[in-house]
Amino acid sequence: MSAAPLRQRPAWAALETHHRELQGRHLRELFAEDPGRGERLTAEAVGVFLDYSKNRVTDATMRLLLRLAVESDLRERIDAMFRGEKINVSEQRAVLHVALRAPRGATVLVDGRNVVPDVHAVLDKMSGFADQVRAGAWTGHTGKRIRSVINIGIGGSDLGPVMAYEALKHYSDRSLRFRFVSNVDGTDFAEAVQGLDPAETLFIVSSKTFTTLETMTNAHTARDWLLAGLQGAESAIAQHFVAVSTNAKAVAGFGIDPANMFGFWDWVGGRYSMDSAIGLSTMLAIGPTHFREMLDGFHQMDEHFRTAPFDRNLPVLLGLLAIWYTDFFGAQTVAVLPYEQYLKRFPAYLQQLTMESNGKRVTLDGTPVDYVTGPIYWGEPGTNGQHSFYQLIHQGTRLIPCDFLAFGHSLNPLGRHHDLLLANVFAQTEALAFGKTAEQVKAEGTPEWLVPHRVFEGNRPSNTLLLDRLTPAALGKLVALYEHSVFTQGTIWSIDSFDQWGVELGKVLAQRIVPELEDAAEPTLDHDSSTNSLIRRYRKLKGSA
Ligand code: G6Q
Repeated sequence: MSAAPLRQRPAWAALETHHRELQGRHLRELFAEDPGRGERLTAEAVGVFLDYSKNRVTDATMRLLLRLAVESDLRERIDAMFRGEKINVSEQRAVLHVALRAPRGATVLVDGRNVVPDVHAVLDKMSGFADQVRAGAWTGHTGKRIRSVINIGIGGSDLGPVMAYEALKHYSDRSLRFRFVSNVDGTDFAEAVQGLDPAETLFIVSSKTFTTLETMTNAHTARDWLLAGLQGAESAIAQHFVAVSTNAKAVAGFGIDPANMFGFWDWVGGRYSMDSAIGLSTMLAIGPTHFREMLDGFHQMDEHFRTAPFDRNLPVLLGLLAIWYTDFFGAQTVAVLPYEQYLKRFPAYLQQLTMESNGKRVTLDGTPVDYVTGPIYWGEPGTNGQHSFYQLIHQGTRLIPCDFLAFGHSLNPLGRHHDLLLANVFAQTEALAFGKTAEQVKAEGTPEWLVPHRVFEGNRPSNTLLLDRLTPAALGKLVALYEHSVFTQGTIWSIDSFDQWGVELGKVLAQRIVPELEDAAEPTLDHDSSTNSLIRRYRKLKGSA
């Protein structure tokens, strides 16, 4: 039995009424009336502490949101995902990134077949390869050991590896250099190979389909660069190229030895694949043991999500709060603000995870939605952001719910740095929630005319996520937390969070125009007048010196 359309679920109407009552209330009042909320509106699991008390919610709000989760069949949907049902309806696929981190010996069935042994076979093969490269036993064509690793991939085959490399750099082997090429803009490739010796360079071509224009173009350019550097020795390809893909045929067609291909499966979506073989660059950087620790972190959060009651379930709570602001307060974005320099690429990673997943306008059965879906996720690490866009969050006209991420320990403890960093986290969430009244500003001796400029309205909501330190396991927990928050939101909106037809469109659109730019003869163009004239102008520019 499937859930009623969202607006017909009883909790939805109750939330609308409740929102009308609550929207005029200030967090100052909510804290004054209920001083215990700072301890009570929190949840902790698997080493992740969430303080959600500085949100514009009361216990009644949370009860209604939790009821909405139940009425949206969240429990059934979670079970369906873990059971391997084809919940990605528009592509008729199971959605089983959770199987990628299932422990050896677990059972996860896809079409009646246990896929966990396959997952571990690939992990073992990756580990063997990573150990060889890291030990210098895997050498290049001329016998030199590998010093530089370049991952070629885009979207889900790039953002996760880049983010994880940056996030876990502290644990990486500093004698290896890692670079990432994604853009079809030749500058990306040119800069990535700057100063590198082809004889010491290993390329990982990461592409689920092995047909993506950007990746295949970059892979061929890499092949040419390598062969030019190694005086055309075709036989060098085998030692300098490995592939991560689901398309063995295309990998072999490119000239990569199938023995050097690391596979994954159609039940792993690109943006959910950083813990599959797509994470090969991560494993090369941090080693198999740390990689498995990261997988264990993912798995701990998976188990928490699967089993914890909703009122203590971190991804459920985070997802419900996003629904509350998006659909009831009309908030258009969520800011993710990591106070951890190593997480500098985390917001960019989350942009794909969240927006490619929940940027949808029809429900699972194809009906257009009559409510707002996926908020825009964005962010930058603190404290840098405080000196730039936080102004708008504090004093602008928009409501921007924020997730603050912080750790109890720095991986680079230096003097007072970490206390200063954390003081800023707490100060920001406090200032956002409570603001500064005209009376307080006046009491500071501010001249009357300046007072309005210096008033902070407050009532700006935030979550604070606090973990012990940024370990590989902690990263796994954080990523899984957001994956399942996305799932929670998508379930409530009754959308397919696992397809990406908008991205597929981009993959074919340009193909038609490419010959119109490259043909020597003036092409006959039948686009709109703007596109036709831009193409003609580009052809002219191209032809001029
Ligand atoms: C992710 C998307 C998309 C995809 C890239 C790369 O969920 O499907 O970002 O990862 O388009 O695709 P390939 O891995 O097939 O090259």
